[in-house]
Amino acid sequence: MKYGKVAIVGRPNTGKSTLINAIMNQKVSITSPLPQTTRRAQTVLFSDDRGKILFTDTPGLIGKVVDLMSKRVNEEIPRELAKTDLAVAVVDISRPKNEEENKVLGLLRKINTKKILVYNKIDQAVGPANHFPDYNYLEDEFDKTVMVSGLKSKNVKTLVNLIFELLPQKENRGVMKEIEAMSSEVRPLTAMGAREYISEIIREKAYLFLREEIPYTINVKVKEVVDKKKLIYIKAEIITSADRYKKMIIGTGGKKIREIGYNARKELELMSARKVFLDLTVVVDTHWMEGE
Ligand SMILES: Nc1nc2c(ncn2[C@@H]2O[C@H](COP(=O)(O)OP(=O)(O)OP(=O)(O)O)[C@@H](O)[C@H]2O)c(=O)[nH]1
Ligand SMILES: [Mg+2]
Repeated sequence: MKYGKVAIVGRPNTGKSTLINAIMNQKVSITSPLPQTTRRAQTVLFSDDRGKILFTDTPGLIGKVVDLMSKRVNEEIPRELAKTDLAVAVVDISRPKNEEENKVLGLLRKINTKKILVYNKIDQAVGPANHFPDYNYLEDEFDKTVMVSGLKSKNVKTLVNLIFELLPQKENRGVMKEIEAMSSEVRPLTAMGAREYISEIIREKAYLFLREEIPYTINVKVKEVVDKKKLIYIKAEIITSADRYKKMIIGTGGKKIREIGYNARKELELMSARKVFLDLTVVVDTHWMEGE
């Protein structure tokens, strides 16, 4: 049996969270067409008869740091890499390479664990959209490479096989402790508390229905979760940084916020197999990005 920690890294939007969901065969991390969807490193436990792996989905490494949030995000990745037994770098071969990849590689060079290069989105990388030649010269910096589609679950098993193959045969006490703690959680597949999970689902739906720049200005806070027997009552706030954003999030006659709330509720009901009442409001806090 092998036990270890694996960090998934890459620039924003390469499909890291989608890949984690495919590996786990269920949704554990939110995804969206917009870059910078994942804001915090998030660890999940994978286990089968070969061993147990703690996978960490990290936020995409940002090329140009423009605010406190992106600074925080970029600081988190080297921290996660320092703790890892194996690193998986995800590149999106349907897009040309850019300097963000170099930044990721720079960080990977500093650690001496085994490394796997994942070429993702092979389903989309056809014809002129195939930028494989942009990336393949990176191969000699990696122990193995694999082509996958996280979205279509193509070759994901091969990736997991490679990970087990390359994981060092050692029993790291810290990792064992972490695995034990996660195995005994009520929600064993996500390291986050329920409130954090709920807020992530709401944020995902907000991303889905609000395009362009608004998502970067929002945060979601779950204020109350009460089990009222017949249903679970959830009170949550979408926090945004300006009045004009608040108006856009609410939409004409409340259409947008209803759409966001409806879709979040549906998903929460599906995952909890319970009826959910979601009380969702929008508040303005000009300083939320600096807080916490
Ligand atoms: N066609 C295709 N699209 C994919 C694939 N994997 C991910 N995507 C899409 O790419 C977008 C980004 O996916 P995410 O999983 O959120 O990407 P991420 O790397 O976690 O992004 P950040 O958290 O922002 O760093 C979403 O629209 C996904 O549906 C894939 O294999 N094929
Ligand atoms: Mg992500």
